[in-house]
Amino acid sequence: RSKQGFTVFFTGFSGSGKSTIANALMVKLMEMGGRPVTLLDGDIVRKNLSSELGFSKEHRDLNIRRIGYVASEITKNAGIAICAPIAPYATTRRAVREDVEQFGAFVEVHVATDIEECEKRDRKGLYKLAREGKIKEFTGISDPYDIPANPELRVETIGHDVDNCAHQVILKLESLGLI
Ligand code: GGZ
Repeated sequence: RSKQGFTVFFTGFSGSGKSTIANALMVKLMEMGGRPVTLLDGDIVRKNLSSELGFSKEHRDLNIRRIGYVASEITKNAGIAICAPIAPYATTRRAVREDVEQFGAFVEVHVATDIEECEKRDRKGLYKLAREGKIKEFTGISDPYDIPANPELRVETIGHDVDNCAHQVILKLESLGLI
């Protein structure tokens, strides 16, 4: 039982399942009632907050810092923020953690679907375009991704359905005393 705000910060490759799990988590948390839940999904943020940004390190960092700022404000006001960007750089994730932890808990969830699996699924056809060089600086193909060393939770998606993955996050939040 706690009224503290918190942020659940998903990180992982494009097509790893971040958005799908984040959405399922949002539904579960909303059903529990209590605190407002705000989803800051990668593509929604890029459309509404970061439409002028591309995918250079500088622009990705700016994008993530903006997400972190909004998440920290939500956390400060005792809400629940769910973020789901790629967030490829460990130093930037660390900075966001520090922003949020001034006000509440930061729960980093690595959606650990490996690049081979993401490319095999290729739900949006982006990996094919990245291989063809039609998308530059594509995370995992032609741009780096720092694997989180110490996330609060690592979720494997192979062999687990979305509901199970979201439930793993719920259990973690319970064990941390946040819900
Ligand atoms: C990675 C890219 C790129 C490049 C476009 N690299 O599957 P998607 O489409 O919906 O998720 C990806 C999304 C990544 O945006 P983020 O804001 O999450 O990235 S970051 O955290 O690094 O700022 C993908 C699409 O944008 N996309 N070009 N070059 N993903």
